[in-house]
Amino acid sequence: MSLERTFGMIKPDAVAKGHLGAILSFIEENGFRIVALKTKRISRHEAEAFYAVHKERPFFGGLVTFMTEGPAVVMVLEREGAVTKWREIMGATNPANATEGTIRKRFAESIERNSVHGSDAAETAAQEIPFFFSQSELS
Ligand code: FUP
Repeated sequence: MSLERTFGMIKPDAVAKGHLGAILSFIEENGFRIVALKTKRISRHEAEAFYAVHKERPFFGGLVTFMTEGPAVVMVLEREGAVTKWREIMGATNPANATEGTIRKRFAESIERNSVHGSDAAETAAQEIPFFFSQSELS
């Protein structure tokens, strides 16, 4: 396996509840280098574009409202097999199905308010990283 980068987000529920520090520590304990990180107040327009793949789904409106309710933290994470590893430590989309010890099991309130996001493939990461970061922010 070679070094890879993925896009991650700590969603407004987890930031508001004060879980940012614990989640960032857990990311570093799992061998990731945090290449870039910033707090981001996501606009309605950005949330709709970011989740455009889900725009026909019944939960889309609620998802956009949730993503804009408070600051999120967006980041670029690097390690070997970063895409798969970050999805693994995030846990299943629905925290009720998430493995013990994963971020969503520990912190997520529900499938809608599930604390973190991660790219689901290298191709998705290649779109999501430049959605939030310019080249000059990526060292
Ligand atoms: P994930 O890749 O694990 O973030 O999951 P999805 O791409 O399937 O879903 C993206 C987001 O849509 C989830 F994080 C939360 C929201 N969602 C709901 O609110 N309800 C659902 O039934 C499914 C997803």
